[in-house]
Amino acid sequence: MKSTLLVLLAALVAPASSTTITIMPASGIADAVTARSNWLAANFDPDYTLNVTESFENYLYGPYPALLSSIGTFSVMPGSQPGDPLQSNGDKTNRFAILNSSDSPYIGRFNTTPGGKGWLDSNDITQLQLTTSLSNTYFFMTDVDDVDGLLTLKTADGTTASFQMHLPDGSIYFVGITSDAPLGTISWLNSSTNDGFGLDDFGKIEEPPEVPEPASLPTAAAALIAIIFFTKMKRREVM
Ligand SMILES: [Ca+2]
Ligand SMILES: [Ca+2]
Ligand SMILES: [Ca+2]
Repeated sequence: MKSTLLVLLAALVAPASSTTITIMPASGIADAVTARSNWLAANFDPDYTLNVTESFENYLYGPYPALLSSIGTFSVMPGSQPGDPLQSNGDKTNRFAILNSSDSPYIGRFNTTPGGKGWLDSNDITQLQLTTSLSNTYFFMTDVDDVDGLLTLKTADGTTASFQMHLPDGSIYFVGITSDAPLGTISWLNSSTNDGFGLDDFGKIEEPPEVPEPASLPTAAAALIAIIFFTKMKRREVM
């Protein structure tokens, strides 16, 4: 009884982390870039600059059960299903892949990096995850929900956001995620084994360098005084 009460109290006292997932449709890459600029301006100080660190230009095809990237580790989640053995155009493994326009078996997924070629492709698996220590990130998605799928984004704290079903083939979206705590995981949960998507141009918000707090100086001084005092006391005891 007592422990139940304590757990309940802890749950009430613990501050719930607050995560916001923003999904913005765009008419093309240029429009998605504008959406990204607007989102950055609306959510962050002008000191925070655009910082795209993962554009999937330097990886082989795979397919991968997990891939360490500059933004975190992508992995196939336990319980994920591979692409439909009859309908999917992919290699039908329970793996994701790095594709480019010359080797993609899919229609509607594409690179969004200026001068680039590659993107991370779901390869029609149903559950993909990014494990990351970042508290903010943003990226582009292509070809979501154009066949029969419903795609939901979910962060470790339980925040979710879904796309609509029956979107046009080859659509592009900007997605921005902000949180007051490290995200831990971002999951792409798809209801279909025949309606994958592409991910590209992941960025992160660069935090300005931390300035040491002035309050720590008096604390350090107090600690030093205490050490001197106790050292003197000890000497007296010895004498
Ligand atoms: Ca790219
Ligand atoms: Ca498509
Ligand atoms: Ca699709």
